[in-house]
Amino acid sequence: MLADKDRIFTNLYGYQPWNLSAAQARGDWDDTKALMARGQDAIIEEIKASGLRGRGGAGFPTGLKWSFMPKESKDGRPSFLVINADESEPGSCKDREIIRHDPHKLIEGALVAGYAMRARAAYIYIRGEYIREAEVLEAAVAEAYAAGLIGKNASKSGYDFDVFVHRGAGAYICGEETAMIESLEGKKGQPRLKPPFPAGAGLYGCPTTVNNVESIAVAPTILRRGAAWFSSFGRENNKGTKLFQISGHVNKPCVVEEAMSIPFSELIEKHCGGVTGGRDNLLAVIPGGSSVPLVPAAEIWDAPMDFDGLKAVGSGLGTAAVIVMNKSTDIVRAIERLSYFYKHESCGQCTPCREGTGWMWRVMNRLRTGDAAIEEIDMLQQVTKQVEGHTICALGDAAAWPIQGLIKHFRPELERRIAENVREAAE
Ligand code: L3W
Ligand code: SF4
Repeated sequence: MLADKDRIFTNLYGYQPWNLSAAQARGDWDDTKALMARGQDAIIEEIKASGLRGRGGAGFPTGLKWSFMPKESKDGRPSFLVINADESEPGSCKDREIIRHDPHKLIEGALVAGYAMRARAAYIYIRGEYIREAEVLEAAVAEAYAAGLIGKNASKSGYDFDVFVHRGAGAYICGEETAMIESLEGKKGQPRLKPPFPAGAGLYGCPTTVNNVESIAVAPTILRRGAAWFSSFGRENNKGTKLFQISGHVNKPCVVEEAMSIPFSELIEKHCGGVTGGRDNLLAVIPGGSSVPLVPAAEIWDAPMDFDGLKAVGSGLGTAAVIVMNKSTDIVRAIERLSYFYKHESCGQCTPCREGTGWMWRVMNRLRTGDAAIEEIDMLQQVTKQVEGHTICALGDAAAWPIQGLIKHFRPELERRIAENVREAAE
């Protein structure tokens, strides 16, 4: 179990105030000028050496991403940092806790990361439903300006850096980085084709890096305690500490910071009081937010909770939102509900996703209510394959994978429902 002294988020549960003086007492904003004085390239190298991988779902190496930003401005164009706080992935709620209780970690992180990548400003795009969190964040940004920590000559570093908070309006797709950029520009939130990646042409056509809240908030601590300290947790290719969010059928749902690669069993037993009804009552787990496939009980129990460990069992770490389902779960109904979510949230821009998400949901709905024919299981699988990899953004894949996981692991249950004509009222 991670020792308290190794936790980055020391106020995760809000036992202390979030405000500037309390944050400073916890060590935030401690001689930030000295961190910056190490130099932009040195900061990027330290983050690279720490092994930090993006905490928003895709796990792209953070230091490498920062290194894509231009060292010199072309035609006087500024560079920008965009911080993705549009936490909308079902099951994910870690960024909310950071912003609620430790907003200064994020703001200080924005400054050092923004400085390292030579950004003029950071835009923190926060989901519209996080009303109280946005209020806290805006107040914390105001405190940081008033104290001279950001703004002109930020933290007396000689570097000018602004932080803007932008509230979203309730669309899941605005969490996709290029849709977020479109939305910030005042347009409809629809993903752009990549490449070009945002580092080449992002916000207002300028070089931009989009990072998740957690990726940015851990940066100052990594710089203070060193890359070697951070990379002493987890295993090769899966380094550091990580916020896990455990929901569903556990005795004590929680958000907890743990070492990467902690076995699933330890996470659940030590922090969540175990599966409700005991280990034998576990049915399946969606280990990384709803966009990754479910894993049956037997395969997840000993799996290391990291990028490679969950890939090895056919799933992914995603945002580390661990959704636990015990045997009281109607698994068909659960996945049908997710398929409705993706149908609802599809931006409609590309045909396989726009049509496919609706198609998949309608078949899932028939499977749930007992109105499907047996051939439709294979047809549904084929539809998921037509959607997967054929769309502009990852939402198409995210809609396909949970259904593929259901068919792979619970086909007998689907067949039983059809054979026994299990009927349920359609919603
Ligand atoms: C420059 C290259 N940059 C990649 C950058 C790219 C992006 C990052 C990852 O997210 C995941 C999905 C779900 N030159 C680059 C490059 N980049 N190659 O690296 O890129 P990519 O395309 O692998 O992923 P993505 O489309 O940004 C998709 C997960 O996100 N997911 C989770 C959503 C989470 C929330 C939430 O609540 N926090 O909404 C949804 O699908 O696991 O793997 O920055 O520019 N050659
Ligand atoms: Fe929009 Fe779906 Fe295409 Fe993504 S995959 S761009 S959400 S239609």
